[in-house]
Amino acid sequence: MELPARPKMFDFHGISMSRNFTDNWDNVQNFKARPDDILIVTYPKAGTTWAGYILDLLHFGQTCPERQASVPLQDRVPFLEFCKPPRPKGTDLADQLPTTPRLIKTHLPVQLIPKSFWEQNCRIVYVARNAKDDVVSFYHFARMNHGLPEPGDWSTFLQDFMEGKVVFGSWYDHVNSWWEKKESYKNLHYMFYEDMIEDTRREIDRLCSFLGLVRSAEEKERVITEVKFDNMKQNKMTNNSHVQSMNQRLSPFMRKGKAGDWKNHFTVAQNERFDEDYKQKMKNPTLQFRMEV
Ligand code: PPS
Repeated sequence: MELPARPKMFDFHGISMSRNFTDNWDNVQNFKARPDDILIVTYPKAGTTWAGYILDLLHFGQTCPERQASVPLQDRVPFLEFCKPPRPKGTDLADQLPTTPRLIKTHLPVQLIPKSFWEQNCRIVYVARNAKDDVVSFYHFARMNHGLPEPGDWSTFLQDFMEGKVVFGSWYDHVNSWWEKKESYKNLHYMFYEDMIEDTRREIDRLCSFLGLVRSAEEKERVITEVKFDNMKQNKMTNNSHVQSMNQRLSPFMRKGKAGDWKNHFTVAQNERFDEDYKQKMKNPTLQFRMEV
C-alpha cells in the first residue's frame, strides 16, 4: 500500500504546525464546548491515548461496553484539530459524539485553545511526559506516520525538538505554560506519564476525585487491567492498527510504553548538550520531571 506524501511544516501563530492540524482552524477556534466536556491535553507522545482510554473506561466502561468493543478510541475521543481527509474532521466527530460527557483530545498549546472551553469552565486533564522519552517516542512516531513532516535522522530530530521545530512547537513552552495555567484555572488536573507508570491505581484515584467520579474497587481494577500496555497493544480499538498513514511494521504505535527508554537512544554527547539546554529552558523549580522511574 502506498503511503501518502508527507506534509510540510510552517509557522502558525508562532508555533510549528502542518496543514492537517490547521486546515480546519475556523471550526476549531469557534468550537462550541459544553460545560461537561472533558478536554485531554498533551504535547504529542505524552500519553494521550492511555489517558483517553482510562477516562473513557471510567465514564462508559460499565454503561457502553459495546462501544469499547466496536468503536476505535480515536472516534470515542476525537482529536479536535485533526483534519485530514478521508477521516472526518475532529470538530465534526466531537459534535457528533453521542456521549455525555464528551471526551475530546488536543495537542494545542494553551494560547491556542478555543475560548469556549475556558468560558464553559470545562474540566481539563493535562498529561506531561519527560522530554527525553517524549522526543524518542516522537521520533519513532514521525518515522512511521506519514501524516507528519519528514523527521530526518535521530540527531536532526533531536536538534529540531530542542529548537521547537516539530509539530505543536516547543515541548518546553507547552509543559511550562500549561503548568502556569493551573494557577489561574482551577479545573485543570496536571498529571505525569511517569506517575502513571509508577502507580496507575493512584493516578486513577486522583483522576476520579478530580472528575467527581465514584467507582467501586472492582470497576477500577477492571480499568487498570484493560489499560495495561500489553493489553492496549493487543486491542485493535486502541492500537491504531487500522490507521492507514501509519506503517506499524517500521515502528508500532504502542512501541515500548516505558520511562527511561531514552537511554537506548541518546549518546553521551547528545545527553550533555540536551541537559545544558534543558537547564536554560526549564527555570521553574516547581515543575520537575523524572527521567526514569
Ligand atoms: S499521540 O500520537 O501523541 O496521541 O501519542 P500518545 O498516545 O500521546 O503517546 C504514545 C506513547 O504512549 C505510550 N503508551 C503507553 N505507555 C504505557 N502504558 C500504556 N498503557 C500506554 N499506552 C500508550 C505509547 O507506547 C507511546 O510511547 P512509546 O515510548 O513510543 O512507547
